[in-house]
Amino acid sequence: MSLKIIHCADVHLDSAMSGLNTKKVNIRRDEMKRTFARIIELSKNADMLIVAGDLFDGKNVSRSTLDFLKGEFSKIPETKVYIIAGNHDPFVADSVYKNLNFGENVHIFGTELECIEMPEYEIYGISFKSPNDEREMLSGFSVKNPDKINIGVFHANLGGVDYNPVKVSDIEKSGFDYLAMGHIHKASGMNKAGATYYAYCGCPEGRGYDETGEKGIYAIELTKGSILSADFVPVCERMYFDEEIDVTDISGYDEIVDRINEKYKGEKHIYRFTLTGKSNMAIDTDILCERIDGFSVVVRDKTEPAVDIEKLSEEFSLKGLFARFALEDKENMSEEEFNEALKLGFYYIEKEENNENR
Ligand SMILES: [Mn+2]
Repeated sequence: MSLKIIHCADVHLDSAMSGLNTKKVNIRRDEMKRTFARIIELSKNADMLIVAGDLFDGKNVSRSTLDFLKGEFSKIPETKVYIIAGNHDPFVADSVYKNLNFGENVHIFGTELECIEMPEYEIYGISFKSPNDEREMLSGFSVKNPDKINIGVFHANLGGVDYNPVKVSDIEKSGFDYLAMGHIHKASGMNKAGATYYAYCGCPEGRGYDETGEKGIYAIELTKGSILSADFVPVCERMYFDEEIDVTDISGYDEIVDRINEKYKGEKHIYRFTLTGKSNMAIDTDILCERIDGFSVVVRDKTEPAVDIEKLSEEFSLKGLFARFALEDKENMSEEEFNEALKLGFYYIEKEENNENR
């Protein structure tokens, strides 16, 4: 026989979301729910849905989110749902997990390692008991019945020193056929230590510029000792992009917008574009933001002035004088402020020179 597993983690429902205004935060929260509903849909034909920690972003969970979850879990009565609490939603005294009844098919693991024995498999899980639970929960562990299919569910920091540190050697000795992990928000691909397959599936929706690209879950089919299939299934509604755009050869807004639109026109993702390279344009990033498509667009100007400032400071000219003053004051500024000051200064000097020449 084979087991079909949907492995998700780090959903972070009701998340605060960084870098978005209130209206967009609310839209994103609804999108996260729709994404979770897609995970439920994918779980309809699976034996189990695993949620490997951080289902919630924090302990303040809205009533509507709890009702939503209850409704979703009731749509898959034939699928077992196994949940552990992670560092963001630890199983503390006033945790929402304490008083929840999500339904017959849903099991929430407590703060001591627990084994659920089913006819076809055995599954082990353990919840965080505090936000930074430093117990090494897998250390020295091995399964009771190695002949059965054994699944582990851990929110853990592989190779780390905090947040339930786990070593590859612990995984190797565990006897699990599959270890479903949560905590790292990037999919790891399928790994193997000894006879144990293990993976982080990452988060199903990005929540910041450090969580870019496609996000999803793993759909796994396994038998005792081998994995028949392990597919990463993208489920995210929107993606974060954090891109650098070199504007060295660019002389106007149209060209910058065109260069960005080449790749992203009409897309409704969440973008942060950082302009790099050398440019003497005094760039108003607000103008660019308005002209670029997207759910949310941020543009940062990190270009450097296209001049040799040291050389210029030796010149007998208004620009040369300005460059000397700027260099004298350089240590009182950040690199960014210095570049900004130079570009603005040159911009106004040029404007003045053009007026004189007219
Ligand atoms: Mn997380």
